Amino acid sequence: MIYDEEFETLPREALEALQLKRLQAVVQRVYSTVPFYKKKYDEMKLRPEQVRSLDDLQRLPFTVKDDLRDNYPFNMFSVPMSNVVRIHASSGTTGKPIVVGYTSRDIDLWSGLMARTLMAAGVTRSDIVHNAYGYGLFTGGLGFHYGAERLGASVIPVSGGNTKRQVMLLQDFGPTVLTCTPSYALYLAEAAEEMGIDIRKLRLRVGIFGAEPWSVRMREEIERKIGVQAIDIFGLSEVIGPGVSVECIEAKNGLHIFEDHFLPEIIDPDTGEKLPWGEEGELVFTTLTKEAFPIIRYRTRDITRLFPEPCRCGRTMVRMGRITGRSDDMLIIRGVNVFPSQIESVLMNVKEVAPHYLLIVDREGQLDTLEVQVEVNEGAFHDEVKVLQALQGRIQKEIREMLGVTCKVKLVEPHTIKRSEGKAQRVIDRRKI
Ligand code: DLL
Repeated sequence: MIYDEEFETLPREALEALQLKRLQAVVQRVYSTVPFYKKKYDEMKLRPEQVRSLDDLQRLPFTVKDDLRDNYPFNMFSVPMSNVVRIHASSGTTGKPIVVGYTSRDIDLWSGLMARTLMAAGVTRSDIVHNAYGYGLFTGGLGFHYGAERLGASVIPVSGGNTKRQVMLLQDFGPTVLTCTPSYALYLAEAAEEMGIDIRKLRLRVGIFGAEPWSVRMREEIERKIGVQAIDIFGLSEVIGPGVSVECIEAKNGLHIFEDHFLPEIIDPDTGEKLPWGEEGELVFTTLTKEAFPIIRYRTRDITRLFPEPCRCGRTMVRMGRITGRSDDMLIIRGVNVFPSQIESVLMNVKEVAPHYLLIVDREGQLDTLEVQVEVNEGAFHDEVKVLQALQGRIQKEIREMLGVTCKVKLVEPHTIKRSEGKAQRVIDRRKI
């Protein structure tokens, strides 16, 4: 089922005409209301009127995270504070957060996009949604909340944390939809198991997971452990929050981008050149309709590709592949580029280990070291030392063969790697470079 049939199935030509009209309006608006853009465009002798085609977007400069930091907290807003009804901010482990704002029309738009998202994942008004994304400055909780209400589903605003109580609510309220980060979904499954509850026997049938990278193997693991169809959702605060793109339940192959509101590009992260559809590179977004916090050519640092092939669900919106990494979380270990998600994929193929792991990067003398800590399963834990040593060696060999990097593997006891209630922190980089 399609929530916004007219827009979600627009033929490309009509979609592009709509995008161009909206692009011209937003460029005009940021130029006249946000000093940051005016200054930049003036310096480059660019006038908003020069955007005559979608290709002309490439003449405009990128916006990067540092630009948002420099304009902390509200200087990127395009409307007076009296028109802003909501503020959110991105998590971020260091320094000041990135702050975004919404007018009431933005909230209305976002709710509609989240209703689209939920329906694409197969959710209807008869569903009960257990929403364990964090409520607060993070966009996940409230984004899903408003979308579920807009759709007419029943939403349980449980937020993150208090995991045992969440398991009790899953049992007692019988929600049919689970929304949280993929790592938290696994944590919930584990907590249920410890409480002697078979989570697969509960009423959950769909899970909508995102906000952090996860692999196809992890999807299989979640589907098997929880007994749900696991759907990937992508979004970022700077663009709107969740509700930028989502997989459809019919194909579960690529995330449809809501292109009538967000214009995607893929660029070469080194040169900034726009790449043709199909090629992998860094995802860049321009918001077409947002009022309080419009953004032009924002470099997300997320690596993926776009594919326009028609989808069997009927949506015409281009699909993006899973995020395979970030152009900035990429680890370079002794000269080898390593994405944590690649190591995850290797680990997921080893049946004796659980999907809980931590990568510790350090430096001994001039040499980078990588230690992969991973939990062994209950079953394998009781094996003889010799067997465990062999397992360690096997994982090490597998990682070396797949990624070309030598690492140390440390098997740890079940349940010893710190669980996260939101985004999992999977890398500790101790190098001071
Ligand atoms: O994580 C918004 C969100 C909430 C998305 C709930 C999905 C569900 P930020 O905190 O600003 O916003 O973080 C955005 O998280 O640039 C990606 O690097 C990463 N990310 C988000 N979704 C996915 C995903 C929210 N499905 C950053 N796969 C983005 C991989 C993801 N990475």
